[in-house]
Amino acid sequence: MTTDTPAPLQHLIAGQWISGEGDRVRSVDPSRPQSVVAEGGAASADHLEAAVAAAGESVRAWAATPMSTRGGVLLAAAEILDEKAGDWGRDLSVEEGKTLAEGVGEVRRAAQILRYYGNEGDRQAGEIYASPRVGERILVTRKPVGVVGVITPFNFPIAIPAWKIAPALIYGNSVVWKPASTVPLLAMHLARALDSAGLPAGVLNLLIGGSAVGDGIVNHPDVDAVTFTGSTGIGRRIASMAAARGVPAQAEMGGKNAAVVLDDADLDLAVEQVMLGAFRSTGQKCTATSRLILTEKIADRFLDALAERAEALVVGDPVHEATEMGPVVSESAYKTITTGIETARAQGATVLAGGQPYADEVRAGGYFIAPTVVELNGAPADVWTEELFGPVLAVRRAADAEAAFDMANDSEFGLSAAIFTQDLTRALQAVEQIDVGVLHVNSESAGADPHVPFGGTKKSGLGPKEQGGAAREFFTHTTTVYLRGGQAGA
Ligand code: UN1
Repeated sequence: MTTDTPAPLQHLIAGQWISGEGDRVRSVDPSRPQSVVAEGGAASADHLEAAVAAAGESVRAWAATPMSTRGGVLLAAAEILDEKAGDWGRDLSVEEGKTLAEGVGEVRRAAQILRYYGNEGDRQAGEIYASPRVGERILVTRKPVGVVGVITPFNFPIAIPAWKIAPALIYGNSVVWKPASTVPLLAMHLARALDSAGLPAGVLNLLIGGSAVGDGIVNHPDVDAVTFTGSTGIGRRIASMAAARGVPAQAEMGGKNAAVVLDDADLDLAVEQVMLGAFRSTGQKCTATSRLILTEKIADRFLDALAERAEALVVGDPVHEATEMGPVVSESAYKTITTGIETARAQGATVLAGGQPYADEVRAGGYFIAPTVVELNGAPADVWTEELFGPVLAVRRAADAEAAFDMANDSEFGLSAAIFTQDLTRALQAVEQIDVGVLHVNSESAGADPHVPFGGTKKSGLGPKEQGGAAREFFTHTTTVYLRGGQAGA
């Protein structure tokens, strides 16, 4: 895919690829925003109706298909993703802005997720309990929820859709999916892979468009559950709309994730990992490290090394092999983040790295933001509490480990955190005291694996967690079966 010929944007409805008639949707290359990646009309209200109807009509037969057959479709799609990882990873990098290595890695990660769920038919399908009554067993079986609305963000354009759509499908649900309108090309790639892997018509429907399409899915009376990843504001709105209709919602939202570095940490390792946590994917991960807490004894040394590394980071066109960090996704992201840096300065922060716009022609023409490290004084600062979703790291110093853990908890969010120490006692205290859904001991705050729960505490998420066995909680409901033989007295 070259960026000089925009890909025609298409929706998948009832097994047919069709063009949209609604408002123009256009994804651009954030390194050079005049270059259009994909373009076409948004899904209309009629498309939405047709997609939900197709999902409703196909769900019974899909749910009745053996799980191993459903899994076979996911496994075949995983093979397609692996084959296409080079090309689609490049498209991802062009459309979203993460580096080529991350783009290719993400397509492979999506394949891994499809494979994990593709093998679900080989795993435990329910539970059996003893009964207090003679001749009886109690079975807990799982059934699909029905038609699931899936709304996904820009920052993992193929991995997050995979980790919602794969469990939805393997447990026998059908899907109506709206991806972020900044990344339609990658959405079409994933939907095409599943379609050509043999998914029956109507089981997965892809609608591209803005918030009207998303709201239409969430509010549709025939949509039985909604799963969302994205901003806190939209997540809460979606969850309340779903609650008003009485259907379950799963919302993965914000993070303000801390890395805590204690005096005894291996500083080289910690600097390396904090760099990755803060600046990989240009800081655009809900799990990115956006707060850094240092104990006094190592703070100066750590910050010198970190600032030097941040200044040296190679920022540029993400498809160039040497690039270590690309642009942020859009003009509005660029404005939010640069305004956030200015606010931090006005609120007394000292800029230790970055913080200035690029002046060279190439980077000034795209949505590039320098990796930025700001140290806060004691005053309250928005950059400590509000998610900027970009390459900005706010630093505070703590007197000791206890104070550092308290600072890590000083957030309305509780998605992930990282703690750097070689002292097992401290590490175990961190496990007890830091209130997050994902805790990394001596590794960066980002990352997720398909077989273990992913999600946050506090205001980072609503509803059951994602991935692994946790996904089953959202994408199925249980039926408790009291089972006795049919013969009196037997
Ligand atoms: C990761 O840390 O690799 O939107 C995944 C996000 C998260 C996924 C993070 N839901 O950034």
